[in-house]
Amino acid sequence: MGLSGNTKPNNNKHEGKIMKIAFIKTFLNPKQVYTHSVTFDYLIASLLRSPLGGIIETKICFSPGEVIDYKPDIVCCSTATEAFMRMQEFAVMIKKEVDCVMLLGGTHITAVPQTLPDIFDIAVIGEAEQTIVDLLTCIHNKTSYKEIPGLAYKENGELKITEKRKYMKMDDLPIPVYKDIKYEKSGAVPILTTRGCVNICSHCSEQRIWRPFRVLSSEKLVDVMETHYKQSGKTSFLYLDDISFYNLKRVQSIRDILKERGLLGKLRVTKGAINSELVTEPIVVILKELGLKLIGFGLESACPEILEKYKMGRVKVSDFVNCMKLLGKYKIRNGASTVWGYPGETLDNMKETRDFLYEWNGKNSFYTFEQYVCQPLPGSDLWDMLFEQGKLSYDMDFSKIQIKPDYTKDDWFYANEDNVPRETFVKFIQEVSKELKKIRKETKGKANG
Ligand code: B12
Ligand code: SF4
Repeated sequence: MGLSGNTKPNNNKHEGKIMKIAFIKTFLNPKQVYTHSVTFDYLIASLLRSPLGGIIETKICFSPGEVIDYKPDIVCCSTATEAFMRMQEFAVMIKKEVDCVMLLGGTHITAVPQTLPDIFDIAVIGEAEQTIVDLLTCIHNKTSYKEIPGLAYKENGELKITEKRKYMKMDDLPIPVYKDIKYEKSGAVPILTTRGCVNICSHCSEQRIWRPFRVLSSEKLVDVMETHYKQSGKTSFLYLDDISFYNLKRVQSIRDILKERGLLGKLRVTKGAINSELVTEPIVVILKELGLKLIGFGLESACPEILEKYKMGRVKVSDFVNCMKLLGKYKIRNGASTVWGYPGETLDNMKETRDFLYEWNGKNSFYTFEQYVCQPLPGSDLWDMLFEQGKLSYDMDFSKIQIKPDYTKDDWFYANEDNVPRETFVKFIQEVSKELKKIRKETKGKANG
């Protein structure tokens, strides 16, 4: 496939021809490989509604072999940090067999374009619905892509980053095309109702990738649900956002529009995310009406000293207590994520969080806690801090940045060795996970708290 970033196109293979585009994501956890990704649904929808719509063919692939068999002209690769090295391996395998333009996008390369490997022809930085249309139009027409905002590419070995791409209004985004959707066991349809987050946390990369916080209007959101329902008959939806329910007005308007259209109770939102400090009883009452079964929120740490480091003083342990009590009262299961090993965290700090988890897990089977290791995700303040300390680099092995590692191995990055040795840390988390499992078994079905 010819590229015209430089002045001369390589060949004319595509004139008057269909442009075949393969999409592929990489994962470290084999269980996640088939989770449906709205990333590609948005990109495909954007291409289809553009003038390129009539001349493209798309395929979502799950392995390099599938891409090779498809023989695409363009390969769209997407990855988070932990599977970035795997994505490179896949790209090498594909490029060996197929003459194609290899594109890379997603959270990792957006946060650290400095890590762009040579195997990729061009990286797309940040929100890409318009960028992909502009870029593929240039590739198709064999004109230069060098001035398109939102790109990174190499020229004579030097990294070039074009002007930042402006974000679109969420209502101007296309309704995602659910291409080759593989539903979760529950059959729920994944949808995105917001982009970004209302907060900034030191361990999170959202501030660099998706700021400012934007929302799909409630009207458009219900349109998306209704469109999908009419097409597929599916009645259950899961909101994939970092934060889905950020104030009372929002949940009221979603509820009211569903009601006006006779869809309340028929179309159900079964999963979504909140920020504990924003939860009030009137919000939870409506979440119950919407059908919520599981709400996720970031607990991170129940030790005030460490929590302050994550959430920069914005959230108190009392906010978690309030949030969990309210969710428990309305029998909505919470999936709160705990993050262990912030640089400087002591074993005593960890014990404080552990005791909180045991106490709350013991009260009610609706309180559940996920365990993660604190990792410097590129784009976060934590990444910047450890990078400046020389503990990270752009050519490091990024597959070490695992927030849910295999504890039997030591192939993951650990930032808190000085305070809690890795061995003690691992033993501690394993014990906590085991105990929480035991407590959950004992409280199964118990819903008062
Ligand atoms: C839903 C979700 C999941 C789901 C589904 C993932 C999937 N199948 O796509 C599950 C639960 C499986 C998951 C798993 C993980 N996740 Co996750 N996940 C999310 C979440 C909340 C939404 C993802 C999403 O759909 N976004 C909306 C789409 C439209 O955005 P997007 O994917 O970034 O794509 C846009 C652009 O980036 C660009 N683009 C992306 N790729 C490409 C490729 C090309 C070629 C082009 C042109 C453009 C392009 O175009 C899109 C449209 O604008 C994000 C947070 C977020 N707000 O994005 C975290 C997030 C992506 N996850 C994160 C993490 C850490 C993980 C896990 C490591 C957790 C774990 N150990 O289990 C794994 C890693 C999985 C992996 N290898 O990708 C981090 C990644 C940070 C990082 N630098 O690595 C994020 C950013 C959350 C956070 N704030 O920390 N995740
Ligand atoms: S950790 Fe959660 S609350 Fe904090 S900025 Fe990231 S998405 Fe928002």
